[in-house]
Amino acid sequence: NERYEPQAIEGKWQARWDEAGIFRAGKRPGAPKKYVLEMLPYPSGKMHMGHVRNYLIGDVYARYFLMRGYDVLHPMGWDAFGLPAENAAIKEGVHPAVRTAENIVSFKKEMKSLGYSYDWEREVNTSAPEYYRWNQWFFIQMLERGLVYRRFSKVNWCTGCHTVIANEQVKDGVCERCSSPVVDKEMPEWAFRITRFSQDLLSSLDTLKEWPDRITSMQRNWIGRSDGAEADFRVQGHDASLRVFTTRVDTIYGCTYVVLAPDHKLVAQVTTPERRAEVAAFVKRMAAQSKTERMGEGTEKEGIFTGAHAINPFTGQQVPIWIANFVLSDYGTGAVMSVPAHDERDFSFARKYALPVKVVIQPATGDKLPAGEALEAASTEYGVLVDSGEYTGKTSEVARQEMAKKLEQEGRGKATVTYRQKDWGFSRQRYWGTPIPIVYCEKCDPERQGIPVPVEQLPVRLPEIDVQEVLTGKGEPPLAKVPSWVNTTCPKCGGPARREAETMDTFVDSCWYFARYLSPHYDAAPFDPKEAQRFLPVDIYVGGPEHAVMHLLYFRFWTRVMKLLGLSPVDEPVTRLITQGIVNGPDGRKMSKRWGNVVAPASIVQKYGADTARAYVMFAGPPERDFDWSDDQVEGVFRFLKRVWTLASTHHAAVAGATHAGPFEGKALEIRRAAHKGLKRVSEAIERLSFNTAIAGTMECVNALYATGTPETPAEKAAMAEAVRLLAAMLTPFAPHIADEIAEAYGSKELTVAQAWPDFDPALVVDDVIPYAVQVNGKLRAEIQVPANAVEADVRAAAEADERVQAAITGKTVRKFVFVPKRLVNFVVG
Ligand code: ANZ
Ligand code: ZN
Repeated sequence: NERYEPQAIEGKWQARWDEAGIFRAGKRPGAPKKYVLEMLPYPSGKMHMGHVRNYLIGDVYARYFLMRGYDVLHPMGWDAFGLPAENAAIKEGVHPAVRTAENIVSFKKEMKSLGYSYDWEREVNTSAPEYYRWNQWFFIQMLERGLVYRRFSKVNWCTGCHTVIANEQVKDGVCERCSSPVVDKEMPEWAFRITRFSQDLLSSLDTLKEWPDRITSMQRNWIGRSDGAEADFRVQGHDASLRVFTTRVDTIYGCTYVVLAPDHKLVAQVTTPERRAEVAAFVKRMAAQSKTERMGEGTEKEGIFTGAHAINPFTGQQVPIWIANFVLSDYGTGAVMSVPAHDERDFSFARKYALPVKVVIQPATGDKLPAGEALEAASTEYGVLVDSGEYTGKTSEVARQEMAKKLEQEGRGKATVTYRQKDWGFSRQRYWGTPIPIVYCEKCDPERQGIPVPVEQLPVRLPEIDVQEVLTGKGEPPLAKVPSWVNTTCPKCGGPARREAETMDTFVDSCWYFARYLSPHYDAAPFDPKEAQRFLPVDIYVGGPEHAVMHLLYFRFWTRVMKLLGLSPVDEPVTRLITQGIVNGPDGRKMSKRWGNVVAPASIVQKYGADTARAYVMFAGPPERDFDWSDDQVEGVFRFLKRVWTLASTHHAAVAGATHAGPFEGKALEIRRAAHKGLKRVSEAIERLSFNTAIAGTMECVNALYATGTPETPAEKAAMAEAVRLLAAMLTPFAPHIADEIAEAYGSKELTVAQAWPDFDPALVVDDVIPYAVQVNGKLRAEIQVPANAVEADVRAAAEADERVQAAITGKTVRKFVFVPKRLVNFVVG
């Protein structure tokens, strides 16, 4: 065919790939494995360019590794539970299951139109009972091991979504999704004891050498290990002491006041009678504020004196006890020793309330600090202690350790390791999620701890519901409004019991889906441990950097649980993480409905074909970088593919079947060199993830082949046929449809992706080659091309490899080998 019409060929090849089952994993048992994974999508109705790019990064890899001979696992599935479907149901009255199923159909169709190399036999849908059954199973295993527990806690309650939301979803006191105010609420909730693994999750970050530093350092901060100390300050005139938590015990001689959280249990007891009314009013005002309000960036630090004093365990001096808004009751001990000279927050607080400032650390370098009252800002660095009794002259590092030891010896404190990371509260007042497999029985469980549903009874399925009646978006959790479901029998006594009506956070679903793909129909366990031995860990994981802490930390946690349960051998889920950049519109703003700059993938596929869409998106920039959409560049890539097509079709009749045994000289050699150099460049670029330069390399190669002109001699024709075949191979990861079409026209019996990735010929890619005359006994037998940097042994080997030379020397003894650099060689035989 003369014209490049992608629409006429793409569907055909997609069907052929499917029929051949070419992307099915596990078909090369002897080969090394590669597990290539992209974060599974929430099935919204349509794909956006961010999706297209995300999946392409994985796809290019998967196809390349297939050609490199690996047993490639490249699966896809649906993160199908979640708020959007439930909110849509509340608004439109359509059951979330119905909407989700429709969305999956259209999303999948779009994915197929882009020619992704998925093993669809392994498709996973997290909202299917066969899947969430295992969430429930994990829950029960974890409950038995103390990794799940029920607690009462202050939660962020979104007044718009009527549900608990995570801290990360609260932005400036309002819900990230719906912008309604978020308030504090005391509620029972279920939590995973992720903090049991805090240290391991932290230490192990050092082993993740192929994760972006940005992600590992965000996780490090999130886990937030701090090495500190606790110290007891006796309360003057009371038989009580208050314990402070500090990360800078070396500054304790500079403590000029202490501060309690407003809801600290000692506040009422120590406050003096004359301060009582004012303090009570302050406490009440603080209690009415949410944590986010109290701690917000712009919130002014404020506090109040209790009238009481405490005694510094090192100096024996009295310091006033205050309470203030910035001290949290659930962090550390809820009490702080304040050192205004060396802590910024304490400094501004001390200035505001005219509290004393005392310098006790002199920085190791720079100017000496003035006396406390003249200090202009806190000096927070480590240094050498001054005015610190027996510790004066010691460094902060040494003093910290010695002071903590002393506190411990005297029974007045200790060294501590604490983590900012909290346990993961995962119960949600939602319908469209995994039911928590717990029942409450008044008789067997008066404390309402919860009785697990016996594993044999799993899954606890979501009930059918009347959408209008149950999904109102108001009041109790939706499942509590389904009496036929919520009322059940107690697994212990058989008496009446109620089911837990809350469902699991959807982050649970994405914690282990990568393992479910290993054996998606397995029903003896969440997945087959044998397959885990074979395919875990994931070799390459591609997804958005917005998941830096939640998903990417939760699934590392779950990996530890899976190992603990003997299901999986690996310590970490993913070897190499790729966080892809953003696709912006032509205006440089992130593509979104809001800016009206969205380019629909389907429109590009329709107009130019999937290959152009694919090659363009990969050409536009390196995977981790943002790029701005450019219609001109899309056109450019389309023209490039047309040039490839034209090159292949123009020469087709003359060269497709051409063969030639060599030698290749002159133009024939030029053609071969253009092709092999392109191949080298593309191979190396793919290896280092530089897909844009890989495509640029292909483009250059095509230009070079055009520049050689029409092939005429048998050698030239054979060289061109080889070049076109190599081109098809190079294009396979990026533009697989056109690649297969061309390869087939040039005689290939196999799908390109099933073929081995070709090796370039090193001799053909050296920039300068020098012709050598090869003589045997002084008689010219051949001319060979040798890389300019070749040494004598290389030239001799090349000469000996030449057929005509071989014919002249075989069976004879080489008496002497004459080497004239850059000119000729002579075999003296006898
Ligand atoms: C005295 C001190 C001196 C402190 C100094 C710092 C610098 P991270 O590193 O985040 O763990 N703190 C302790 N408990 C607190 C609470 N419940 N609410 C608010 N602040 C609290 O922070 C630990 C430091 O935060 C502790 O060390 C304490 O102030 C404060 F030059 O103690 B520091
Ligand atoms: Zn019971």
